[in-house]
Amino acid sequence: MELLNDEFYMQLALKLAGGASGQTGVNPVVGCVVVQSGRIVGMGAHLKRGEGHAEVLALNMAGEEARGATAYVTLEPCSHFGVTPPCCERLIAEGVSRVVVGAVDPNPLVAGRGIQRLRETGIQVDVGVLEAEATALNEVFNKFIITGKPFVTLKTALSLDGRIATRTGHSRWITGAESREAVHTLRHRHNAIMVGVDTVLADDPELTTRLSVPGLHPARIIVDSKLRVPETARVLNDAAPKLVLTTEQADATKIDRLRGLGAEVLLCGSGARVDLAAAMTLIGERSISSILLEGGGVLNGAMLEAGLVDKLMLFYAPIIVGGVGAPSAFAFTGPEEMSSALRLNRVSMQAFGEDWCMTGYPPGK
Ligand code: AOF
Ligand code: ZN
Repeated sequence: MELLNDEFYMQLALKLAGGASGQTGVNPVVGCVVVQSGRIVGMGAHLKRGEGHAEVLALNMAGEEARGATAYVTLEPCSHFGVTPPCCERLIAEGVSRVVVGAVDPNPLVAGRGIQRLRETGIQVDVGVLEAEATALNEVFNKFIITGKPFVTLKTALSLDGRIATRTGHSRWITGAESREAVHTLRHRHNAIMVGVDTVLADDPELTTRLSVPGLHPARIIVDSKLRVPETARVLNDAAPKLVLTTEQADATKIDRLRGLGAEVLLCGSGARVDLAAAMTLIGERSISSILLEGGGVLNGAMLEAGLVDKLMLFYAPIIVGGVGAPSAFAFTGPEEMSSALRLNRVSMQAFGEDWCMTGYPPGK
């Protein structure tokens, strides 16, 4: 039985927040529950950048009953004028007597000022209830608001021997229906999806979100040093925003033709290959805070080697493909000794049908 305590209400607020994952753009997901004399009188979640913050929606619902109530908020109430006025002033004006906070807001414009302001006016503020969950929920926002660079989740389906295709290049399907449904959920939850041009050439993928209910379609990012992407590619010919990453050496007429199709072409460095680190800065400047990296192996390896991957989600199917030279999920030079292999941290496993998804974080992330 779940006990009615601070954690119970914070859990509820986290659930409200988590439901909106992927739809708040560069903003965090935030949930708020207002409790008066043992009854929930208001609930709210931030649903879209530019629209109401969680506290405001919950307080609107609570009305007069907010006076003397406790507000549970997954993220520190904001203290600044952004698109909307500061939430801490609204909490003060409504006469809330206690605020329970999950995690401090890392936004340099807030960063403890909201908590300080509430305390100044005599409101009791307790910080850190379910803090680990509250922090994990906003891993994308927490990185983006500090660095201005997108959070990159590398996702791949692979065989037990680490292959993403057979020796002939055949790749459909490695994992089962449950895993593929999970991948579409991941697409919904990321602002953009990134692939190498070889994947476009090999599969002509749609890279849309296809769930049993409608989902949000991510922007498409194609890494293409030599601009080999065909103008007829499906990813270039639908409504979603598209970015093509190339170099200053790229052919100017092809750039113009791609721009004519509505793609934004970003020149990332003057080298022979796309400068991926520079690309992340340019992508962040376009308000893309999260990227789902769907490989292939060469791009996966390059992103990982460059330290640009924040999280990995590896969907292992219970199959062995073999085949000398069959494409592997991570094609990079790699270390000489096993002790130097890249070891993931904070590893967890989740079953999807007969597949297992291993989630982990590279060193330093
Ligand atoms: C809260 N409650 O529900 C959210 C907060 O541009 P704005 O006005 O939407 O402000 C965005 C910033 O406010 C964002 O970077 C983060 O610091 C905070 N988000 N704060 O009190 C909310 N979404
Ligand atoms: Zn706010």
